[in-house]
Amino acid sequence: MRQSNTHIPTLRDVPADAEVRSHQLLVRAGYIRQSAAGIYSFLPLGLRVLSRVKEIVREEMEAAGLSEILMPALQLSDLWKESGRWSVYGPELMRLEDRHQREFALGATHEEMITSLLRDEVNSYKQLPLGLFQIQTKFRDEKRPRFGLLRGREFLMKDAYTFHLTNESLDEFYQRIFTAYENVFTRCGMNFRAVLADSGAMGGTDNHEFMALSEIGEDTIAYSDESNYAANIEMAALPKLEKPEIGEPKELAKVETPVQKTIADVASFLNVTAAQCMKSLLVKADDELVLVVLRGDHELNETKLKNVLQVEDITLATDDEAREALGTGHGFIGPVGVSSLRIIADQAVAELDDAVCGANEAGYHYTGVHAIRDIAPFSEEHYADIRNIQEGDPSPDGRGKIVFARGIEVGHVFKLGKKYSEAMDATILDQNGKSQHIIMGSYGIGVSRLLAAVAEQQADEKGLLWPETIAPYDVHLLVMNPKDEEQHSLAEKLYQEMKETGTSVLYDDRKERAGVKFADADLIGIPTRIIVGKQAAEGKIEFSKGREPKEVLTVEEALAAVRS
Ligand code: 9G3
Repeated sequence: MRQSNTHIPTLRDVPADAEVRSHQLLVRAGYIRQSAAGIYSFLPLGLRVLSRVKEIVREEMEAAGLSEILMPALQLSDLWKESGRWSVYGPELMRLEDRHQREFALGATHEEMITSLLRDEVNSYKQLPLGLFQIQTKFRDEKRPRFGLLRGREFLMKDAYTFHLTNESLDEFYQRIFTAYENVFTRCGMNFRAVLADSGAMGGTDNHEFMALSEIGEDTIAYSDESNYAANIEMAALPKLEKPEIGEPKELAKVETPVQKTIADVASFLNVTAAQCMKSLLVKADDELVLVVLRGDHELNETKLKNVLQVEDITLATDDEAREALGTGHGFIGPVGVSSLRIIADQAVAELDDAVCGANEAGYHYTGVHAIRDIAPFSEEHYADIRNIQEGDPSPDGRGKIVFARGIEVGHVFKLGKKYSEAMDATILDQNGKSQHIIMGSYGIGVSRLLAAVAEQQADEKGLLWPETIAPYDVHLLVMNPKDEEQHSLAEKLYQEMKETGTSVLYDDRKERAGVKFADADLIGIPTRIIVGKQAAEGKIEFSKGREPKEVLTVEEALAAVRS
């Protein structure tokens, strides 16, 4: 492609609203343009990279035994009402009406759609297992779209769905797709980890997220420094406390702690550590007030608490609700002597035998608190794993210590079970002629997000830098002075020869100064570069890969290097 004929509007200036490097560079290098918050156009270079990522995803999905389909983005609300999710999702699910006032959703995902597509025509176990996938535009009205393609409101997703008679069949297919995902991210040159994840509202059993390691990632990964244990912090469990180590009880005393509210204030005032304090949080779990107690140096893990309490929503109670329920505001609440509310404590609290906690009276705390004596006997009903794992904690698999990293979720694979087939009555006859609900799996890759995640990992201050496998072109050919006959004819000859050998070439034939061409080439980030300049007369060109220094090669050497 000649750069004088295509559309690559590079920018010198950094776009004001672009906070992260990949977003800045994808805009500056003329790959994408924003049309509205979280909504982008792909310009020629952006689309070529996207197409190469799609091709890798398609190859690996087909190699794993799935067939490609394409489902509509417009989904009848009836489907979402059957599954019950029409009312579960709020403004994030984009909805519209057609000319007959029929309600539709703009597809955020396609579990309902695929289940309704198959339930009438898949009715025998002989048709299973079956795996279908699509690469299709999804719509999710994110509250805070940001970081360019990393969190958009209209984005490209590969979503796949598998259908099974048995859980063994699901496990086998899940493993095949898991491997296909590892191949996709490896081929795209991504530094990633597969981590244990929480299935959230999706139900089902174990599932994994694929995380691109990145400091700007929104997710925190907890991984072991010795084994291959890795989990989303939402999911990372602590070893279960079987038998709390408890010392002799001390005398419970109420002490005045004027205006000490935070754990740090109270700890320093009473000259104890945060680990000797109890952090009490009054929360609304769905609509029930629950008193949650953690050790002062631990953080609440809301996902774990939701799973323990079996609720959908957890919000912190207001100060007024705390005053109403416990007689004082948040800074002085505590579990001692509370019988009107359900109390759930993190299991580490059970080992506190000489602790400090709020006295449910403004300006006062208790010291000498003994959890088992003063809160509740040690039982699963009162003590559970509800805290975030922390760096340095023992790895749940017993090997090594936990280290944190930040990641960008680029893939998620779920064992869904029968959640959708039961809700939408998708059944098959098994080998005994008995009707069974179909067992399902669902598997997603954020294709446009993947492009941005690779850019985020590989780019440097000079510009983007694509792995060969997904670069928009195989070679970036620059001619320094198109008006110089020697340079022009050599560049044209190279361009034609490379095209004839099936090498895709972006040819910067513009009548621009060398500096402009180099700056643009650095922004665009095609890894292999050939520069036709002053040495053209001697049949020599400059050749470079990535950010490595250029080397002078003969034309034949350069063509050989490109072919390799
Ligand atoms: C919605 C909206 C947002 C959503 C969903 C539904 C996330 C939703 C989870 C999934 C599960 C899997 C198939 C591919 C792999 C992931 N955000 N999820 O279901 F209506 Cl607005 O998408 N779907």
